[in-house]
Amino acid sequence: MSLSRIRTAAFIALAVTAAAVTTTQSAAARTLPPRAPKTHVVKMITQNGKQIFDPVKLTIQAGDTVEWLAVSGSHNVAFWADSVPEGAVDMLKKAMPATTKELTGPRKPLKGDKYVMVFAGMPKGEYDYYCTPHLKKMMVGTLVIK
Ligand SMILES: [Cu+2]
Repeated sequence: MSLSRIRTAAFIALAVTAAAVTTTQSAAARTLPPRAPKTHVVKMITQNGKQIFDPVKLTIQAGDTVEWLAVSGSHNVAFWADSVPEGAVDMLKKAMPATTKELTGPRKPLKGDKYVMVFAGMPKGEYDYYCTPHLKKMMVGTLVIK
């Protein structure tokens, strides 16, 4: 299977998984009042032969921080330049610490390691991302900035 086909398949699987969550959360999320910036945690997990981001889909507000937390296995966070909103790529480059190549964070092999990004001033919309070593095993996630 080519990488682009894997990516397509991964996001179909992701959409099915996230659909129930999205349906129940979207009505409430639309009416949220402005609030102080918040920190969210996305766990990076290897368990029973599977590699996942948990939660697989996370909705944040502009100005929030996301901590990708290594729980088990060795993972990273990488974005596709064509799977983020218009104008977001340059801002992601600035917001991503210690990149190993474009839009690619370093691996976090130790339990408790964190990859931290502040999403201040970035365009609203969906940001699809993946774990480089586990893309073929469909370790993908979506971040939504509302
Ligand atoms: Cu991984």
